[in-house]
Amino acid sequence: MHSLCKSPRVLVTGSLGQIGTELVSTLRMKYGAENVLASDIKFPTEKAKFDVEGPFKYVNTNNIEQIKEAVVNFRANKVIHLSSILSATGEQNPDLAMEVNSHGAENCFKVCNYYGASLLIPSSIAAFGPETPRHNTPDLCIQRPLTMYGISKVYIELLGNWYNQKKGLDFRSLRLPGIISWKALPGGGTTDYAIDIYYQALKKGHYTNCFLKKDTRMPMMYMDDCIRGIIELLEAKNENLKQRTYNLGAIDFTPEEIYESIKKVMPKFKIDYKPDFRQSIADTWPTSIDSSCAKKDWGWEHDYDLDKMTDVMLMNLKKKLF
Ligand code: AKB
Repeated sequence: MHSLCKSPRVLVTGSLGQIGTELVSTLRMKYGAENVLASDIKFPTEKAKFDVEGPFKYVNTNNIEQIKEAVVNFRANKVIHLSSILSATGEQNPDLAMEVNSHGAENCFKVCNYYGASLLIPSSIAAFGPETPRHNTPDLCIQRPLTMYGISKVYIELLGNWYNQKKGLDFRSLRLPGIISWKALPGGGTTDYAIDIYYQALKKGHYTNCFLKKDTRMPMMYMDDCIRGIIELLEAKNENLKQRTYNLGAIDFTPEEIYESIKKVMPKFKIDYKPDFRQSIADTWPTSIDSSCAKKDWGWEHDYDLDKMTDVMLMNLKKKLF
């Protein structure tokens, strides 16, 4: 199938989520709208839609027949599987997280292996746990995550290695930090405070009940860097990849530091804290991750630092909200 298709033919699952909405549009600009099939189990809405229109299909990744049908009818040679229940929602609804995250991914592995399509599934800093070295966490180290979401990500990383070694499946993955963006909202993550803080700064001038303590440091990244990183890995030459899963680091900060960054632009901005169950999730994750392997193997560099991100977030959200 690969040899018949000149342009990549990409199926994106969970495409109406925070990353999918922006990834689909960028891929469509690059490969042609007709070559990127967006799929999800919900309708595009005003809050989550694509800037570049193109084909769309209902695909529930828990139903293997629907993935097969999409891959075959679209003649997809690449699948990017984004459907996932994030860390905080996953702890509140573990059965759903197991079903969507693990079973959905298993289905994608089976279909891609059978039809010869490559498969990219993002992993996360959530794939690490309390025994992991917390600072500048290396790619290869003890993981043992404690959340259902993190456990499913480790499972996906290991399945990807197995399919690659035993079946020759072209599997690729990135351990993403918290992704900050203004176009579509995330849902149910432990890093989501770092998006909400910008909305509340503009709407109320006060961020109330920040659900993490002020000194909780986590790895983060602006969306433009994330989209570029995913596409760079997607397009990297297979022979350059020494491993199937890469840490993708960028910046790291605490709630206090993002608050100070916003205060440089909005001096009257205020914050108060009310940590909840998400604190105990954040406490098990790295404070920063080492992405020197991604840099060495395929040239990864991030672009946005905290203040540059604050400037673009506030500028774009102002236009969006008012
Ligand atoms: C979450 O907080 O669950 C996600 C992630 C770090 O993967 N943003």
